[in-house]
Amino acid sequence: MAPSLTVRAIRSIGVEVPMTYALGTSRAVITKAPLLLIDLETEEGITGRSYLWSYMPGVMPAIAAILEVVEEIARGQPLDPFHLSGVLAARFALIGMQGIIRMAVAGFDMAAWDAVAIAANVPLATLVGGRPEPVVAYNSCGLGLMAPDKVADEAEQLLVGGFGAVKLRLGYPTLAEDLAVVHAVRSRIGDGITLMVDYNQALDVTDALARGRALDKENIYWLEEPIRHDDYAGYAQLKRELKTPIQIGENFSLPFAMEAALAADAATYVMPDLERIGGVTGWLRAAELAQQHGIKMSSHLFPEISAHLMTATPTRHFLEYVDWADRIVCDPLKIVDGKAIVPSRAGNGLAWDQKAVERYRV
Ligand code: SMN
Ligand code: MG
Repeated sequence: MAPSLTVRAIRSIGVEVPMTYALGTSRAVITKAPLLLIDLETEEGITGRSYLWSYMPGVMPAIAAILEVVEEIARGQPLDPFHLSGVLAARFALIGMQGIIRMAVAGFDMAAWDAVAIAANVPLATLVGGRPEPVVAYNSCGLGLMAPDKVADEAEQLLVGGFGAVKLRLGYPTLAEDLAVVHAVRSRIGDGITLMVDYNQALDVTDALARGRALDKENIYWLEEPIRHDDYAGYAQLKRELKTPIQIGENFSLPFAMEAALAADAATYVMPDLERIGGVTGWLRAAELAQQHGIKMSSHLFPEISAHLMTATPTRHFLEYVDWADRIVCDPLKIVDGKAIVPSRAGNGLAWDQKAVERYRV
């Protein structure tokens, strides 16, 4: 049996890590990964680790401050992630389990599951009912809004590692520009490569229908977040009227949002994000929901931890691969033949390269 653990302290450090490929979405261009590294220390000497993707470096101190409140609540408690998830949900209910509060709590939850897996001496995958086996991934680095030739050049580079799928960011001012990029990329990578597109909520329903109808002729594997993330009625209409599968989920706030989206028939596929769905605890519930609805589930960011969880997700689809944490971890996630290799060491496999952390610390 795994030794029981007691929460002692939560430490977090913000880093800004240069990205190999800029992420040029329709909303913002990101060139450095703002990561908040979390260490959860226990009285027994085991440390659980996770990180949060903070989107904007300026909010990292605020998330770190919320983690101090989480520490106050959890300190001295037995490290049972399911129990603590309930305790924290109750304590944060009045202010609201939303936004960066929900992210901080998810960061704690992910680190808690890591510590428990280390104590049990099993990979996180095994602890949650899967096993360390390769997981099919798409390369989601780069492919931001740029000139068609440049996007095509990058798409070609991103196939290194044997990837069979890449994701293009769209939402240029006009449909003609969107199509020019799709055509440039497709002619460069060939018909055998799976191509997803992501609008990052850039369109309204009318424009999404028009662009979606044009994309229906382009062999696009999924159409991601064309409209406001929580317009489930709008998504249901797009799903009914377009042929291309509709993908949403990175903005599901806790499994409740996913339940509402599925009840509204708003998505063909789903792709929860660990820091928004409620950490590992939230993911496990989301995976159950996806199974009940017979809907394929991919991941959003956090490939190191998501890869473990995908092996225990009955309707697993694609792991979203990004290399953004590679420069600050000791052992970056490996890709072989387009699949992520889930590490077989105990825990989620995250450990910080201390020299790199000092270098990129903010
Ligand atoms: C995305 C946008 C912004 C930051 C990270 C990721 C994107 C995705 O929506 O799905 O990869
Ligand atoms: Mg997206």
